[in-house]
Amino acid sequence: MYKKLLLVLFTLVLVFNVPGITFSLAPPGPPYYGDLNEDGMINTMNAALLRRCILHFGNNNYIDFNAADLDGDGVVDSVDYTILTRYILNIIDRFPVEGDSNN
Ligand SMILES: [Ca+2]
Ligand SMILES: [Ca+2]
Repeated sequence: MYKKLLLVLFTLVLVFNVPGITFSLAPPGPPYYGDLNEDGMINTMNAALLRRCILHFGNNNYIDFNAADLDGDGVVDSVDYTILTRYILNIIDRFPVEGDSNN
């Protein structure tokens, strides 16, 4: 009985996207810098999300802002976007927020 109730509740949360209750398949620990949508990859999709975030365009509630602050200054801005695009283009191999940057 209890398991069925949990299964129904879990299904309702997934189907109706209940605010305040989130599930993540991302591993616990510090944010995966640059992976704004937490899908385990850093690519142009993340750059597009960051650009939308900076321009305050659309719904950005699902973006992990800790992962977007790539220089660690506490602000998500165009500098972070530049850093992310440089990473995607393989100009740098790590983010300044991670320390010992090569940029
Ligand atoms: Ca991603
Ligand atoms: Ca920043």
